[in-house]
Amino acid sequence: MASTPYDSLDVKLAAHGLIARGGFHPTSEDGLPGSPGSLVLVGNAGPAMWVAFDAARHAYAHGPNPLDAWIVDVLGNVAETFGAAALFPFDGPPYLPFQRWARRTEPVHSSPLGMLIHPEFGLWHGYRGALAFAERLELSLPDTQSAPCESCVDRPCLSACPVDAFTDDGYDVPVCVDHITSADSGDCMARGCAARRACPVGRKYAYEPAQAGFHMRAFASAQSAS
Ligand code: B12
Ligand code: SF4
Ligand code: SF4
Repeated sequence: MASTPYDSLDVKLAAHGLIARGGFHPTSEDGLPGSPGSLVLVGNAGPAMWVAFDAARHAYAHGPNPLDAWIVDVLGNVAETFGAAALFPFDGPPYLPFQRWARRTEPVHSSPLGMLIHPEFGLWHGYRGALAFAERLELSLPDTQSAPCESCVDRPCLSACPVDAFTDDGYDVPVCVDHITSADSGDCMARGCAARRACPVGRKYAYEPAQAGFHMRAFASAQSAS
């Protein structure tokens, strides 16, 4: 994608199961602190990040958000190596607009679930941080690929939720949380959101139960505490 540091950045990130998910040259409208010349998004797809985190997690077992704490360390070190500043999607509120940035870096599109869908990874990917570089790196434009949801006639994601939490008005978080912390008839806590699992795109990247369950427990306990 880019000139100087980008290839070695890929290698450094891959050691932790992470991927450089493209970058762009921010303007004052992109909601970034400072005015960096380039922003590179860092994320995960499929289980690779989970494998790396799982091997290191004993060191993070006692904090409230072990995955976030691990990412802060990993990406903080990478940022230092490359002379960049690390930004994180969980710092907030107010939160940094990672999904808006992602649309500038990759062929991702809105899905009816609120998550961005990727033509290859489907719904099985996320954004873990971003690296802000002072300099203007040479970056390529994202591929243009059509939105998988446009040709998905049956939209199985919208009928898979046992409590119809995805409504015309958006995602009904309390209804979802009430259900997954009680009857949980969709087995969402152990296997991940049933609506997400119903999507046919990118199934080979689907999170294993250990990873899916970890994210769901973190989500449910954060919501129950708020
Ligand atoms: C607050 C938040 C939530 C809230 C509220 C979501 C909402 N209704 O808006 C809660 C706690 C409910 C939530 C839940 C989840 N979230 Co969330 N969340 C965020 C967070 C931290 C901030 C969003 C925000 O306010 N941005 C600020 C505005 C200004 O930025 P924006 O990009 O312009 O905003 C966009 C989003 O708000 C989005 N949006 C609107 N409605 C919904 C609904 C859902 C479910 C999601 C995921 C997004 C979404 O549309 C906006 C315009 O593009 C982001 C990280 C981030 N910094 O973006 C993750 C993020 C959006 N969440 C994410 C995910 C994966 C989830 C979960 C699926 C986690 C899980 N369990 O695995 C769950 C959904 C529960 C389920 N059924 O499984 C991912 C989405 C990845 C992707 N492929 O797009 C993000 C980007 C975090 C990440 N690490 O990648 N989330
Ligand atoms: S099931 Fe169809 S509509 Fe739903 S997210 Fe997947 S591709 Fe999009
Ligand atoms: S986690 Fe389960 S209850 Fe919540 S939105 Fe997904 S399918 Fe519905």
